[in-house]
Amino acid sequence: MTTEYHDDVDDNSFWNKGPPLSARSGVSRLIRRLFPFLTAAAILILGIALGASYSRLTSRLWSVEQSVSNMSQSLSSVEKLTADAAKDVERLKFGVASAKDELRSTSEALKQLATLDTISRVVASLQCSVERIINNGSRSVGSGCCPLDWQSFGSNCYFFSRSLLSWHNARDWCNGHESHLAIILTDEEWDFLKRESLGAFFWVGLSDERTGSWEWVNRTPYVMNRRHWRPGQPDSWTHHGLGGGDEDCAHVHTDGRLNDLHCSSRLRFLCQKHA
Ligand SMILES: [Ca+2]
Repeated sequence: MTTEYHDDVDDNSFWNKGPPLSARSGVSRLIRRLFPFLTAAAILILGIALGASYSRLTSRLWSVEQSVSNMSQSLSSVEKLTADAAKDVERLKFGVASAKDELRSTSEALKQLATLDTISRVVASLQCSVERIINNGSRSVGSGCCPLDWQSFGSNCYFFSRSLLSWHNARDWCNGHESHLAIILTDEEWDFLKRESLGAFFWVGLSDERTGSWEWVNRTPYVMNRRHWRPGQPDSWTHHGLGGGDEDCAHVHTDGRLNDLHCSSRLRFLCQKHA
């Protein structure tokens, strides 16, 4: 007896898992119909996108052009300002050069004035000598008649020495030249002394060595005025190493005020005599 195996399943249906042939051909036909529209839509979208990008790019380029244009204008303004500043500098240079020339002219004029002042003093001295001769040596000559190298102030003549002497030798030098160490009484005379002493030390005719009290060289008492002394002076200091005694003689300090000092110290000195 033969047993036959029978399979009633259709061979084609068993191996073919996809859709039926009729369905696939329908989809293909649909795709073929839609393809032009899809392509056109894609091109349209691409065109729109490119157009938008181009628009943005154009806008950016325009902004950059504007920026470059603004920078060019700014550079032009800076160049103009620089040129103006250079012109101002040139004008300033010219002004400084002119001012220098004027200062040189003024300096020359001052030198000539100084020369004239010296000549004037020489003439005054010569006039003084002539008047003395005319008056047979009489001292009653005109006001302001001072010897050469002496300065006239008020009704007196003053000699600011350049040499250095002790107070006593300075006193004797002044006495030998028909004068005395300066006796300063008025505020105007103090101002004159301060102005003319030019920051140097000068002996004046003030001492306390004779009586222990301050007096002028003509032995008139000195009325103490602290305003005319440096702070803390007179201090009769003794540790100066110049021998015995303390500071008995007065001199004008660099600030125009008085200080007491050992009389043997060698300083410049100021003589005074009536004109
Ligand atoms: Ca002193």
